This record gives sequence, structure tokens and C-alpha cells, in this order.
Amino acid sequence: MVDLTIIAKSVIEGEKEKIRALVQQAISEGVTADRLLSEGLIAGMNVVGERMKTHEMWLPEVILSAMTMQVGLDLLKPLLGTTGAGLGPKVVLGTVKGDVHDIGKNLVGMMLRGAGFQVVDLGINRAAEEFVRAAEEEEAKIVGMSALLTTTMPEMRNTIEALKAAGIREKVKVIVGGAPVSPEYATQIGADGYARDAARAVDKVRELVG
Ligand code: B12
Repeated sequence: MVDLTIIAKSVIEGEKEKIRALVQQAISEGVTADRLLSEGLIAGMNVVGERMKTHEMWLPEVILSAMTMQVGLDLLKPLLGTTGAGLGPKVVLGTVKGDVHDIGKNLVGMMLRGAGFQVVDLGINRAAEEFVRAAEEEEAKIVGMSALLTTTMPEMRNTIEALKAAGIREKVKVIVGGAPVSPEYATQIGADGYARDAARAVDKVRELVG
């Protein structure tokens, strides 16, 4: 049996090749996506975050860890996409302006797709107007925003204001997330929902679309 702490260690050490084999082995041994994520990939990335804070790890190493994590996530995609129908309500999802963190957003997108939602992923560093345009063009039911930096969180408020200014705020529900975001902040900026992880994001989106 693959020891999930070794998968976490591979993320920390940025071992892109090794992680592929380890995750594949774990999947074939029947380890659930849930455990692979929480005890393996995310556990590893949490350590990276701590080491980044204390300057034990620097940007190039963190980038390598992020790439390694993405390799693992891609392998999990088929497990997360259980229904695969993708004909449910549309969700426009993106990382806000000034912010390039996308691992969490990608995970939220995968889980939403897996739950049958249509996900239009705008990518990273997306300005308020881009969320508004996409919401209009795609006739989205939900707009989801991700921010990982305290300095980019205010962009979420800007986007909500831009949705109001464009006259479509009533047509969409807004859900926000990302490590520094709290339920209180979500309420403060006038979002309709918040979730602290991808699984809860699916529950929240389901609740919001009724
Ligand atoms: C990986 C990483 C990077 C990578 C990103 C690569 C990539 N492709 O994403 C790179 C190296 C590029 C990077 C750069 C920077 N980073 Co960085 N980074 C991280 C790190 C270590 C991990 C983030 C991550 O992927 N976590 C794993 C995922 C699965 O978790 P998550 O993102 O939180 O997502 C989950 C939930 O939050 C939620 N969620 C996320 N999005 C959404 C959206 C919705 C709608 C919902 C409902 C839920 C939801 O669900 C997700 C899944 O469960 C964090 C540390 C941390 N603890 O967060 C620092 C961190 C976020 N970074 C930080 C900093 C300072 C930076 C830089 C400014 C560093 C620098 N000096 O240049 C730059 C900024 C670049 C920019 N303009 O954006 C700080 C932020 C401090 C702050 N308070 O603002 C942190 C906290 C590190 C630290 N401890 O100091 N970083």
C-alpha cells in the first residue's frame, strides 16, 4: 500500500515524476480521491505554505511543488468527475485580478464538473469586467471567485459591484473562496456564499441554485 505521507513528501519536494507513479499506484489500490487529496496532495501543500511563510522554501521551489500537485490533481480528475453529464447549471469560475494561484480553483472546478455542473473556467488574474462579460455571455447561474492573497481579496468586492453596475447581479449567485477568505468577509462584500474547500463548494453551489 502506498503511504500517503510519501505522496505529501513528493509535493513538498517537487518530485513530478515520482508523484505520477505514486498516485497511480494509490488509485489502483483503491485509495479514495478524498483521502488522496486530504492526506496526500493537500497535506503536502500545507507544509509548503508553512515553509514559504518561514522562508524555508522560496518561490522556485514552491512553483515546483505547485506543478507536482497539479500532476497529481490531473490524475484524480476521472475520479472526481463521477457523473460527467455536465449539463447542469453554468458556473463561471476564475481567480481574481492580480492573483495567479489556481490549484484550489482548479480543484473546485473539477469537483463541480464531477457533480454535473457546466464550468466555464476563466483562468487566473481575471478583472471584474471579464467575470461580468462571461456571466452575461454564458448566461451563468453562478459566479465563483478565488483569491489567495489578502491584497487581491478586494477584487471580489469590485467584481460584485461590477455585476451590479451591469444590471445582472440579481441574475447570478456569487460564491467566493480561497485560503484568506472567511464567511464573514463573504457576507461583508455581498456574496451569496462561501465554502472553505472544494467539496463544500459543491454543496454550497447546489444550495444556491436550489
Ligand atoms: C502554491 C502557492 C503559490 C504558487 C501558485 C501556483 C499555482 N499555480 O497556483 C506560486 C509560487 C506561483 C505563488 C506565488 C505567490 N504567492 Co503563494 N502560495 C502558494 C501556497 C503554498 C499554496 C496554495 C495552494 O495551492 N493550496 C492548495 C489548495 C488546494 O488550497 P486553496 O488554494 O486554499 O484552495 C482550497 C480552498 O481555499 C477553496 N477555494 C479556493 N478557491 C475557491 C473558490 C471558490 C469559489 C470556493 C467556493 C472555494 C475555493 O477550495 C480549495 C480546494 O479545497 C500558499 C500557502 C497556503 N497555505 O495557501 C501560498 C500563499 C497563498 N502565497 C503567498 C504569497 C505571499 C505569494 C507571492 C506574493 C510570493 C511572492 N513573494 O511573489 C506570490 C504572488 C503571486 C500572485 N500575484 O498571485 C502567501 C499569501 C499571504 C497573504 N496573506 O496574502 C501564502 C499564504 C504563503 C505564505 N504562507 O506566506 N504561490
